[in-house]
Amino acid sequence: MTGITFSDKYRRIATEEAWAPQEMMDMYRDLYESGKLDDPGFSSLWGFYGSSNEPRPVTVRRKLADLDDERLHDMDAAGIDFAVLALTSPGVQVFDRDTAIRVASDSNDMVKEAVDRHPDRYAALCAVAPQAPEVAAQEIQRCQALGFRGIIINSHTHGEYLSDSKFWPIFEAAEALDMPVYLHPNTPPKAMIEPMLEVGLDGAIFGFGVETGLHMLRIITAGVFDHFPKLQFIIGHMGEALPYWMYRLDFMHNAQVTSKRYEALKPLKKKVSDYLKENVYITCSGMAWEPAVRFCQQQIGIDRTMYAMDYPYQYVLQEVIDLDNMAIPDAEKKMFYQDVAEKVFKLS
Ligand code: 1DF
Ligand code: MN
Repeated sequence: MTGITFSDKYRRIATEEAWAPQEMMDMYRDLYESGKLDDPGFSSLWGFYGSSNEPRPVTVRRKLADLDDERLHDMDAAGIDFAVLALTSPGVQVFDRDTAIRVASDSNDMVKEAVDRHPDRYAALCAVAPQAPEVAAQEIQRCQALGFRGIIINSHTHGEYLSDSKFWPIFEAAEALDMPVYLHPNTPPKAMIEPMLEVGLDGAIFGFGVETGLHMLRIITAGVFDHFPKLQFIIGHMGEALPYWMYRLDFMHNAQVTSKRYEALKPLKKKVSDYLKENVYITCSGMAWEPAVRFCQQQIGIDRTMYAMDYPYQYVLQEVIDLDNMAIPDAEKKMFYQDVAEKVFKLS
């Protein structure tokens, strides 16, 4: 214990908390070492986290695989009352279709057991294999019945994006079952990564945000929310910079659509920013920074901005202290830490 006493004016719910079965990390290491996968982003990420003996990856591997004593102890020490667990990036999306289906279902069963062991501390998002959209839709249904509170998708799948309508059975199931989709980062796909990788900027420092922001934007501009108006997404890292882009996105989307510049850029029922405000929730994972939190609260909504720690990748106790000390009313802090998460994940 650190001995820090955290206020109990609200329940702190952390909403982007990663875990991984040891077997899946072993598969990542085998896949990397086989040299068969032509995915420089995966090699960069799991070539490092999977086998480096530096203190950070050693600690991350151990904490990812633990769903009991160490994790609960870390949560207690940081004042975190409750964690929404999600399979770490890239989840099953790096595997072939059949392996992805099997590991998704096995990992969901495994995390469900952890939730059952600690129902007052955990809820979970279900992993799916976008490689098989119809099977993914069935898995969403199975997991919803088991008490899962949403779906984790670790951005692109072998360079393909959910803006492609072949993936939309996933959205149909998510909307029908009222399961929010957490669109979590992945390293950029091969077609995008090189100028970042050569200077070491492909990971969580920058590449994650660029790739996932692009993915969210592709989903919006493809008209997904005109097809599925009740569908809700969650994106981390303070909205992967999209809130800051809203003015320009609205102006330029309109300008390009009106002048018919691109066949692929079609008219939408609403402005790009409207979808961010009506179909997207934002978490502060990795961005425990008051000005950014308050910008999102103001521009996206106080009822759409929530807390995430990004355990174990960013386990920093001082961040909780800093967010506790934000110069906003207690009622708004409670929304940030507790109420928004309780609503979107149906936790209360
Ligand atoms: C890192 C960061 C890795 C995040 C993650 O999953 C992750 C990292 C592999 O620091 O390399 O989820 N993150 O969300 O910021
Ligand atoms: Mn994360």
